[in-house]
Amino acid sequence: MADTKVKAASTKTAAAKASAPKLAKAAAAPAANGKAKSAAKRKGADNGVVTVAQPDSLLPGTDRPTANASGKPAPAQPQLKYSKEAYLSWYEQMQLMRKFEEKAGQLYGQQKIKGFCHLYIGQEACVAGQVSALEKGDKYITAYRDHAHPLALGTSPNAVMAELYAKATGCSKGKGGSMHMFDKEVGFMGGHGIVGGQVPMGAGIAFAEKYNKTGKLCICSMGDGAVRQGALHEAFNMAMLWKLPVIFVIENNGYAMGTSVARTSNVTDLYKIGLSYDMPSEPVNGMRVEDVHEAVARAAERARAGEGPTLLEFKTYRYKGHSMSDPAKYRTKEELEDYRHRDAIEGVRHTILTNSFATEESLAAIDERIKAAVQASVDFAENSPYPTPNELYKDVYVQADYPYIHD
Ligand SMILES: Cc1ncc(C[n+]2csc(CCOP(=O)(O)OP(=O)(O)O)c2C)c(N)n1
Ligand SMILES: [Mg+2]
Repeated sequence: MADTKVKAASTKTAAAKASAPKLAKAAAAPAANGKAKSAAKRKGADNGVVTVAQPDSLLPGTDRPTANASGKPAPAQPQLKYSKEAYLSWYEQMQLMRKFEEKAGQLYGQQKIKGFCHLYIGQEACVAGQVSALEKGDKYITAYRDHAHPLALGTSPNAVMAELYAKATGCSKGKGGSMHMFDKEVGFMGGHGIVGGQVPMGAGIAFAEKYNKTGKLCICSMGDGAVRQGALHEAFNMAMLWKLPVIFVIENNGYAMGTSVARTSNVTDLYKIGLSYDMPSEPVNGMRVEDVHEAVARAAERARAGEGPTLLEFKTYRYKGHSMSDPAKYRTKEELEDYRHRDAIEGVRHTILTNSFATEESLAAIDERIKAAVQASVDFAENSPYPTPNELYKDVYVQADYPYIHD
């Protein structure tokens, strides 16, 4: 699918532009806490494998200050590791993902969007923290819950919305739909519907980066449901054997469709799967964008130094059902509420306000700007044409000079 990007869809969002540079660490914040925590995590690890004594301490949101009884925010954390710009960028990124998807959910209800539609609402910190830790030119591949990735990477909301509408101006020319977003220009290699199918592909992309000596890496995300696929184990073995520059990410939101991890896996701390390959592996609080950013930055450093893959298990949660047709009766309201109280966007908002990085009014102005961009994407999609029938035979995979096989 070379050059799938269409001109009308190439305008980058302000949020994406703002996130592109690496996030500056606050100079006067040596992060004593962070260091102590990671030292404790690594205790007993002599082959790069992280063993964690108390995985419960990594449950989402356990260390986020919350509002006190009077409803006022708790005092700010004494030391912050990241800058004002970093927090504002994360806020804008995650709000764009959420507002965009809330709109997509409404449009699906109105049958403007058809087919499948899996929303990422609740998991935003996982993508925002990844993208802020990586470099331009790095690659991303994921499963079918894939609207947030291109938005964070800089694909225009217009192109993502038009793809949901199956319009020719979509980022996959209207031929992919919700599950098959694709935007090579920003390094987004899809959007894949076969559970676990992207795992060997992610290793393959990393192989290409290594072979071509680009210095870039591939981040390969999957759901908890993908972990029990056989192909994952073959890919893990080869990635370790060849020290491929790949970061495998399990976004463990607790469920594969309606089936909880505990019903299908005897090991529920899924990062431990990496240990049997001696792959550096660790759990991460996926509801805290700072934790995601830090873990990915560490893994990226290792990958770029030629030390090979890492497995990160982001402990996260999806607020909506598996897809738009799932009433989510397999979980309790209390469970959902519990996670909503640890909401990643609220957490970042809290940090911004308690540290006077912005006022309520300026955050409201950001929200308004995002709302307008989302509405503009709907107008764009509504007014775009459907693909013409001759598009059926274009972009079908063929490569005469396959580069890795030589006589
Ligand atoms: C090989 C394969 N088997 C079954 C399915 C049907 N299916 C679609 S989504 C899904 C659940 C996957 O859950 P998970 O990996 O946890 O991702 P999440 O939806 O939670 O993001 C299943 C079983 C599929 N798409 N591919
Ligand atoms: Mg899942």
